[in-house]
Amino acid sequence: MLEGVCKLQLIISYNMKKVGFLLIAFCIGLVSFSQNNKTANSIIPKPVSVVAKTGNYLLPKQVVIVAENNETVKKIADHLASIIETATSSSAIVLTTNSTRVNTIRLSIVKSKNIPAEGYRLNVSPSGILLQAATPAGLFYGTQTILQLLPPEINSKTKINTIKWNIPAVAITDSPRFGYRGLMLDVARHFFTKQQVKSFIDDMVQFKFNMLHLHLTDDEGWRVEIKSLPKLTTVGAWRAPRTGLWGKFTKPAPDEPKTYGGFYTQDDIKELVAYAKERFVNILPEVDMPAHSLAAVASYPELSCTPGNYQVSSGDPVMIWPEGGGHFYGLVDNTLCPANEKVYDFIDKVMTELSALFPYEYIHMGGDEAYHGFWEKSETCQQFMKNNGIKDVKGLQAYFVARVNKIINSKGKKMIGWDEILEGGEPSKNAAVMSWRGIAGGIAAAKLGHPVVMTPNDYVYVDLYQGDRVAEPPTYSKVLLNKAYKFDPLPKDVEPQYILGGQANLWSERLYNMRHTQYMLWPRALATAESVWSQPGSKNWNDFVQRVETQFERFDAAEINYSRSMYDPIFSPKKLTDSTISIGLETQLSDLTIHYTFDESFPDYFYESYKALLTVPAGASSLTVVTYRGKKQMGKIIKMPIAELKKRAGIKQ
Ligand code: TNX
Repeated sequence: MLEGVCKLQLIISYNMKKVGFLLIAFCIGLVSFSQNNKTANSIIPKPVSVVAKTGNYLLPKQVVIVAENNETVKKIADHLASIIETATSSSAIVLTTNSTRVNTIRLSIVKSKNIPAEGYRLNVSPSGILLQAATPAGLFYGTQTILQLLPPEINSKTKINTIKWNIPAVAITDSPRFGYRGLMLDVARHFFTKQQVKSFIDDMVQFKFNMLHLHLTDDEGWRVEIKSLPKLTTVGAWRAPRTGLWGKFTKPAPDEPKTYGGFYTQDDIKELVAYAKERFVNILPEVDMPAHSLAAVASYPELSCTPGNYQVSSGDPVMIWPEGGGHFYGLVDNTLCPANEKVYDFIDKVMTELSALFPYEYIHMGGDEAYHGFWEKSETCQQFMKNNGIKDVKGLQAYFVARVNKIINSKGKKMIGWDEILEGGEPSKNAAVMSWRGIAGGIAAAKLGHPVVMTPNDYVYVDLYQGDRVAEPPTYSKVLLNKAYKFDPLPKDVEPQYILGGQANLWSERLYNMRHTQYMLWPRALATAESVWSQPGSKNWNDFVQRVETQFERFDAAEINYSRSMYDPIFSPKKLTDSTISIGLETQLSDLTIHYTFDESFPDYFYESYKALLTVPAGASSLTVVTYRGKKQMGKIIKMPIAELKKRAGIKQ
């Protein structure tokens, strides 16, 4: 539109040479401004302030990055240089601040009270880029913003010669809302190699996440070498392979080869910690206990209250969550015995080695989903409770948590656990709580004065459905992108000082490969990134969607997988009579049309578009839908059985 106006002005100016030149300059300026405005406003997470200007900084053939004479800052500059050299045909060199070169990208530490710890100020003009921050972390985030201002192809792993590497002129001031901005990766259920974890870190830092929570142990595997407990990785890291529908697998035969798995040696961990640190990421290690501990129990069966032959789970059922609700229960005792001193010796050994490996101030001890039925039946537990004046098994769990807390503190670390650690008795005040069953646990903990990380399953569980279950890989409940975008780690009536931040969790019991992992993570983790970095007042769903779409181009260039399920329709069936339903359809995005048919063919935009509630024509057995933006197909073709919709509407068939 802007270009159209400018063309008109050009014609008018035909006979007015001088005015014409001015107008041309004005038009070029306008077009450049509007393009710059679009690019500058496509950043995720949204910066605090963005002022687009006219003109561009064109990457020269030889890019010069001038960096503070400081090892950490030089590394940031090297990092930027290596990305530029990978994707563009420019070369990039790093000089120190003494250099008087002009037309450079200058990274500068400034001692200014106006720039918060991880914040930065970025000024791009046609004659150079100035990035200022009070800390190296701030500079690092500034470079991530610079990368998002470059064309999407900057994410390419191979050189691209056909692109004009322009960075739009802009002034950005930015800083995070929360200090804890996390992603959790479950490396226990599915083992991710060291290299995969590194690329996970590379991906997350683009969106200014700074915490990687590694779920290192579970029923399906123990993934970290503990030198004083070698069986944890000779036995606990391996299981019989299974593929298909998780939770329905057969129990491995005792002599079945345990060929699936892996673990990180202590050297691997050191390498990962260093790799993360260079990218301003801390790693939070989690050893999940007392439950989710079958891999440990299979390695050292004496840790269980229930004598038996234990094997690392292959995805065969260990616990049952009754369909339609009800409390979960255990089929196998996957807990460490809280009434056995040997267990605390074991934990002491684990924590001694973990605390030496991970520099982060917290160690996560899990604490979630413990089924206490086996403790109720255990003579040892009952006797122990009597001797220690513990009145019930919940109290026994609280006793266990308190002991673990003491052990962790004795290693110079603080404990963090899932919100169940508040049950049966309050842990000491320095224990932090990770609230996963909604935000209620987090609110309760903050009110008691505990530090809290919010990770509510109904907003940030990126292992859950992101579209209709008939069109997605099987999992549990649903978190659509528009819901994920509504995540606010700071509830209204809670003192902000107790909320460290928020985190999205990627559980991997149903993941078998990296492509699927990325599919679950993106774009929902973008919504989390924005919830933990950006100001809540700047949230705007339609604007976010546009920025997500720009990010899709970047993912394409980087060959990172992502889900397009935000384009798919949502089905709302309602019961009309005992055998009939109406079907409502809607989309998360406001500019899509839904085309549908009951005739079993694959609809396109020539098909009827959805306008009002549908009723099912006699004889129809499925409703097939697809979404379009104009003439462009956006969603996938989804074939929904009518029987499924009737079931959802509560019609018994
Ligand atoms: C609950 S969240 C779990 C995990 C599962 C996840 C699946 C939490 C502390 N425990 O063990 O993988 O749900 O969404």
